[in-house]
Amino acid sequence: MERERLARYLVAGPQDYPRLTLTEFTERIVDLMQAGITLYQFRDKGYIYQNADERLRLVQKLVHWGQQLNVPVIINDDLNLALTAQAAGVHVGQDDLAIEQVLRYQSANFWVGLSVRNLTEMEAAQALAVDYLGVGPLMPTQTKTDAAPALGLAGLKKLLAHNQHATVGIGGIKLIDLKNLAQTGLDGVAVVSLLTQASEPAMMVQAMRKSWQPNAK
Ligand code: TZP
Ligand code: MG
Repeated sequence: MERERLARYLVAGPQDYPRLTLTEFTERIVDLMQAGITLYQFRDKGYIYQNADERLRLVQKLVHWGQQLNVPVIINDDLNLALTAQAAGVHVGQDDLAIEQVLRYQSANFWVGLSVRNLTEMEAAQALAVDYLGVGPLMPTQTKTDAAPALGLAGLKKLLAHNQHATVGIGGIKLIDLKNLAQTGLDGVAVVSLLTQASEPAMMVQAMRKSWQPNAK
């Protein structure tokens, strides 16, 4: 995967839009794809589907729109769902499926992302042929209930000094943080609430694009 893909990474599932139907949820994600996110992760936590088929059909729709709009769709945790829906890849955490297992399915058309939360995990990840690492949480977050302690900017820089992979920062990221984060060596930012709770989501995507200037002085 090209590192530029990670620039504006939306992570979201139906639970992030508790007042919307699945149809309305899909429309929101498609709007954000049109607005200029570069990658989308379907992260599904706790939503009650009528049956497994409803969930698969939802993901197939999102994958379809992602193909139309050039926004690859990555599935959080669920390798089978990612393969069945012909998604662009899968993202796993340290406590999910064993990464070595997941990497067996990796290809140029099926990317594998892994979360790292600390220096030990960052160092171990250097031996793995993952496509990218999600590093965080960078800041305290309300979105993930079982999140590890926040790294802060200094902690992030320490971890990146030990890294060769493409990386995306995640956790509590606000628009105002992007200017500094763009100077750390991260390839992009992954956000939930910044986009799912924005009053003008499409404008927020544009603001993210303008704020992300990697080599600016
Ligand atoms: N992994 C680490 S922090 C986090 C995830 C999924 C949640 C990020 O959400 P937000 O709203 O951008 O803080
Ligand atoms: Mg996970």
